[in-house]
Amino acid sequence: MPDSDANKPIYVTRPELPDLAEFIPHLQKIWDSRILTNGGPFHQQFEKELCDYLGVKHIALFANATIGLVTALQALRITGEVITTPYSFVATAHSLLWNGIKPVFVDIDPNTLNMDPERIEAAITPQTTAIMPVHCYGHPCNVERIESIADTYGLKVIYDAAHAFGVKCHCGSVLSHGDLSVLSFHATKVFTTFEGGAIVCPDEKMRQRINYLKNFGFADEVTVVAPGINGKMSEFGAALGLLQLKGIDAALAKRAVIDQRYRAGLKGLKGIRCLEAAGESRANFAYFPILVQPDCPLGRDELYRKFRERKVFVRRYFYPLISDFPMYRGLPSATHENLPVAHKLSQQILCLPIYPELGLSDVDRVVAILTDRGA
Ligand code: T4K
Repeated sequence: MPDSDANKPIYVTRPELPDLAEFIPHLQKIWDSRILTNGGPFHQQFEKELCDYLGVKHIALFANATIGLVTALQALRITGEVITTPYSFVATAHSLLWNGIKPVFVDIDPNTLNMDPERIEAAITPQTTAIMPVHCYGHPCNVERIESIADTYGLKVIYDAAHAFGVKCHCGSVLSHGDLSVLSFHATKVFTTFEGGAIVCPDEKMRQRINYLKNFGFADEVTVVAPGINGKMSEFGAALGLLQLKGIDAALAKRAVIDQRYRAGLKGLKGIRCLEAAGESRANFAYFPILVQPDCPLGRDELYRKFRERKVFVRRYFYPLISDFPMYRGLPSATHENLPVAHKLSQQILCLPIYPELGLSDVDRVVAILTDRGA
């Protein structure tokens, strides 16, 4: 028997997809041409249309953001130590370890939950070569302050922009900042190509180098210029991406309505803090994070369990901190004393469901679980 509306599971996210009927002609073309990958026609067209949509000049598509991050570090020849945030998905720091780079964690800003730029300078050593901040939940980092520190100390900046599709700050796309920005098009992201990702680069020369690196280092049939990897997006992902571009504005608008509904429902609720925007002129509402404060009658994990009992599958993005995982916790920068804000907030965070198809009655059901705390 199907679940009644009041009892159906609600997940933290669901991918937005076009009608299958729209995808079939694209599949037919792939079947007819037998071009499945290696920079085929859908790949080329998607790269171009994506640049136009995002308002950036140069993009290299990837199989996923993690390979994109690993490749971005290779492209800029980053070595030694990189300053980063402990408050992210583990792929951020893993991309450093895969390059033999030592992550140096700095604490986060309590308002944005992004890396606190005022902590960066104290973490710089002679081995530091770059900064890897994350636009967490799609909220822009303090890009000017980070750029000024990077310029002063001669450091590169690679933004993990996995959450920041379509986000704009005062000066246009947030993806135009830093040396490189890496997007994710995973199924759980606001814009999906099944799996997928992209590097936004400043010029064609860098894009060329990245394209070599994502194709085993091949510059032509007989020339290998670097120990590259296979990071290519397939024609299937690119074809879906092209269709997704048609629906993305409508999808973001639906997310905005859900965001407003949550804020109205949770306004003034004791013990629940909603995260505010961080200076974006265009937000993407990728997540709806709340912080469960000490004066909330139920603790964060009690609420998490209560939600699950009611089939609402909220998530604790990002708990545990990256710096608490076994491969990081021995680092000198991983101590709780060095990361008090990140440590505290990772124990308060809950991400509520948000995705375009989520009905407002479902949003109200989620809010009711929070307001009816004794139940
Ligand atoms: N940097 C940052 C800051 C990131 O957040 C991420 C990824 C990356 C880098 C790396 O990007 P990629 O290499 O993945 O492109 C998810 C995602 O797997 C991960 O991509 C994402 N961040 C992270 C924040 O969340 P899980 O383990 O929470 O996903 P999962 O499978 O539990 O899915 C959550 C919910 O989404 C499910 O309960 C239902 C729904 N869902 C999920 C999938 C996979 C669907 O409806 N359909 C689906 O196909 O990690």
